[in-house]
Amino acid sequence: PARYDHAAVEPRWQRAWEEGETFRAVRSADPARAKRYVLDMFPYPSGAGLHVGHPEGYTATDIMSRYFRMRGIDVLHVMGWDAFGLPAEQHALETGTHPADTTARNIATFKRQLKMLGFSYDWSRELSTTDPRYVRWTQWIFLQLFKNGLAYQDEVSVNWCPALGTVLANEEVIDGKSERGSHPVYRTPLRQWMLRITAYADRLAEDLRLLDWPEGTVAMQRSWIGRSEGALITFEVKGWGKGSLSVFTTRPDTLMGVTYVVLAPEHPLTTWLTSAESGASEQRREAVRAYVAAAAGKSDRERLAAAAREKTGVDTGLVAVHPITGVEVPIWVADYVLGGYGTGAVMAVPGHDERDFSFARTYGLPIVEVVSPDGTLHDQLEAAYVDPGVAVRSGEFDGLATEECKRAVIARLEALGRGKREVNYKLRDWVFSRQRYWGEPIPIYFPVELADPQGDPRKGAAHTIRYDQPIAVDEASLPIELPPLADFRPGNDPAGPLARAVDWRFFQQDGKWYARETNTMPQWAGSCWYYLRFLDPQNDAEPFSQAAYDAWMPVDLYVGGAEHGVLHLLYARFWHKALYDLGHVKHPEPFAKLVHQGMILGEDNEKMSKSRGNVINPDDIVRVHGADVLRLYEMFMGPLEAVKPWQSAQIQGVVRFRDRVFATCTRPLSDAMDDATSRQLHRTIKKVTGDVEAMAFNTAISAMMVFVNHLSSLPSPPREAVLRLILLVSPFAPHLAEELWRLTGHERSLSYEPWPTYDEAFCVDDVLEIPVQVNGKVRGRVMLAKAASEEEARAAALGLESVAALAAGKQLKKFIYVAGKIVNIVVG
Ligand code: ANZ
Repeated sequence: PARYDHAAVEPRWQRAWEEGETFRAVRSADPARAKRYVLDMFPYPSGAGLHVGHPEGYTATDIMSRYFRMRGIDVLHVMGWDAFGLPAEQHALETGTHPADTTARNIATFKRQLKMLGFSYDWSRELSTTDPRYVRWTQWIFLQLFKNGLAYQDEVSVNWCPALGTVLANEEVIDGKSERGSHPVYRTPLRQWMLRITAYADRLAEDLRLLDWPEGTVAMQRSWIGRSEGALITFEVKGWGKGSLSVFTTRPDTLMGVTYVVLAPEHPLTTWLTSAESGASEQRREAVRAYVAAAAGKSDRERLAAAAREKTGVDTGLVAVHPITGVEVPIWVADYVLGGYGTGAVMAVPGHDERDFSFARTYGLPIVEVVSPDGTLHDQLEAAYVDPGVAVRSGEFDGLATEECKRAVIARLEALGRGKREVNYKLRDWVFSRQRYWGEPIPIYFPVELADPQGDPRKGAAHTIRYDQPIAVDEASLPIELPPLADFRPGNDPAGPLARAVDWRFFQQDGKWYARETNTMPQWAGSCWYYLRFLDPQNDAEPFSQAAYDAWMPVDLYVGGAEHGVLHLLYARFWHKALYDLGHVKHPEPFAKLVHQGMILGEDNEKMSKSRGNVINPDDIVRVHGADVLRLYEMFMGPLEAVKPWQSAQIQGVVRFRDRVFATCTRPLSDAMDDATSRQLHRTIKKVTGDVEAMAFNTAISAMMVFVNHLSSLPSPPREAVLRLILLVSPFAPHLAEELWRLTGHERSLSYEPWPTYDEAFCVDDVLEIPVQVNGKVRGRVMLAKAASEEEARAAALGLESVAALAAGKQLKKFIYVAGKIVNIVVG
């Protein structure tokens, strides 16, 4: 028998698919026909090329796509490039080439590698986020957000990363360092474009219910959004011009236990205190100023970590008036209160909040018990009692249980006009500007005021850019393309490198000068809506047509890494909801079902990395063993979602399986099928079908291995069994299967052959022993499947020698089969 030559076979089939446009996604006009939109998280084409983690998820979605096609379902399966952003630019900086050239080269490498793996993408829909035809619509969506109040500018305290020369989102900062590259990050105020994701906080949390997503990811998003119910309470401040400050609390029931109020170092009242206007002593102002300066050097995380060890703070000398009792309590500044959460001020209840308790202990502030587990009073608290209980020492609220007490306190505050119910979110608005070159320009410009009206700002004439008067670029003139820039490195100008492209930045219109926004969008922008562009990638009149939307949306299956749990997956949901409200999309959520593939570790059980020298290159595996082996191996390693180490030794088992399938299916075949084989065949079809539906690919492959072992033990395997095996194997090892399909006499690709079906009767495990009566007397017993039909029972019963002897030469007058119980035959 011929040996299987993957190096010849695989490229040949890849060419055949390409030339035959085998995987072009076509939506049938028949509304009864089902569709599946099967999407991978598209890669950013790094200089390192594909790593073995990529084909894991991509093989899984490819198996599903191929399976769905064989089930007669229309499939949209697509691939593209997330090619803007820091990684591409950093790589360009390291290698000294322009990001556009680097990106084009990297895309070419990725594409070659993906094609080499035989994925059934509709390549005619390929897109890159950097393509001006794509950028145009990314900018267009930004303008829709801007025109609807969802994009705005703000002077915000941002995470400034000098090494990267840009501002980073909170999500991109880990332990005070940049997520990419681990460079130090500092907080500083800067003009930024913001996206109002907080306007969607409630729906982003609420609609998680609609999704078939991994529990962990849903929980992560929920806690990232961080919804808290509580109250906003107002305290009068004595001697402050603004009069009062408000606090957010989740425990209004503890109001009667407030013994002081704490301000964040960033609170406006704190800032006022450091000014001469406050009238505070120079000494006190200096103390507050020093404390604020120290806090500014720390990230929120560091502040909370430090505060967990030891609380620090400064007494401001000001007092706040309790909204119900009128008692005066001191106001402190402390960095355990964060400027960016709630109102940046808290009412301190040391009896029932751990942070307040340790702060009160440190500074000798009073601790009062106002909630008791059972209503009895305790003289001294050894620790904060944080659980619910019964209100004590709370005057009119005494005796109320915690939940009831919250409502009563809020009602009282409302009556006094000093408080109300409030829902708060941890989620912050999204800092959307980047001071980098390699991103989508933000399509906004501003009026320029010149000191000398004849001056030319491109030549350095003194001018002021009116950032307070942003103007949307006319939609018809999109895209705003990046200017060619020889030096695209970040600098210390927070306006970013585009500010250096003065001929691009400044322009005249009706005799007036204007300046373009020089900030660019973050990498996340392009990936916020690429799944929509795949629907209609050649459309130059709109981002996608409604017909294309109706044909394919929503995404039925989305597969990608769990590391995108809160970044990309939250941002994309937000854009989708904004587009939903503006009438551009019809589903409240874009991704119905989400699956995360588990990380593939090195042989040493460590994360694969260049520095550890444990990286497996897919090119090497394909060269030696072929694409089908890589696909099969990655699916055979273990459950898709599991984290699992690469084990070169196990690849041999998969190679043997592939070669055995080839050898078995190319032997002389028989036209008859024995019972045992047919039983095994049906069971294998059932098992593989169920496993593919459940995306349990490793067990599906095991089942096929067992079946092939059986077939290979037969002198000439039944043709019927072999043909069905080829179809079963095809989503996993498509090149091998196509080759065998052709060798077994088929002309067309098997991509749209009906998926094999099975007969449940062959799959039932319990076989019953049934007595057979002839003319009222038991003459024998037959083994019958529980679900056996009357036909099968008759054939089995009449096949018994004892029965055949009695019936010989007589007329069969009656045949009765009581299913699972008895066969009754009357002859005469
Ligand atoms: C009084 C109180 C009494 C509180 C009590 C808790 C227990 P979550 O669930 O995270 O929303 N808080 C409010 N704003 C803060 C800020 N900017 N920085 C630090 N802490 C802040 O927590 C809300 C609670 O965290 C609020 O309820 C407030 O403390 C504190 F027995 O108010 B509580």
